[in-house]
Amino acid sequence: MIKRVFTIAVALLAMFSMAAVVMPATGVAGKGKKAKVKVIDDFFSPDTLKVKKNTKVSFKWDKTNLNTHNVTLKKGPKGVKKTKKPCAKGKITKCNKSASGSIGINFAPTFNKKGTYKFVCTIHPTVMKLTVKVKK
Ligand SMILES: [Cu+2]
Repeated sequence: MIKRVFTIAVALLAMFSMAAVVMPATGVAGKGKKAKVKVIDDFFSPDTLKVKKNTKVSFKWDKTNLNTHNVTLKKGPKGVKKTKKPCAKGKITKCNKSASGSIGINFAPTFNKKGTYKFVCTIHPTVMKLTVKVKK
C-alpha cells in the first residue's frame, strides 16, 4: 500500500515537473508577445482581439481571397493619429494603415499604446470591422 502511494506520488511529481518544462515555451509572459488576425473574403477573424501592450499583431491575407482588402484605422485611443501612407510594420501609433490587395500584403504593427482601436477594410467597411483592445 505504501509502495503504491509512493509510486503515484512519483508519477504526479514527474507530470508536474514536465508541465513546468513545457509551460515557458508558450511565451505568455515577457517580450515578444504575438497575435494573428486573418484577412479573408469578407471579414476579419477574429473580429475582436484583446492583447497586452507591445503585442505584435500579424495580419494574414488568406491565400483563397478573390477580393481586395486593407486594414485601416478608423478610430484609435486619444492621441493616435491615422497614418496617411500604407505601411507594413512598426508602432501602431506610427503605422496603422496597410496596403490594399487580395493576397501577399504584409502588415504587422506592434500595439505600443493601450486603448481601443477600431479598424475597417475601406473597401468593405460595413462587413469588415475589427476591434483591438490593448491592455497594460
Ligand atoms: Cu475588404
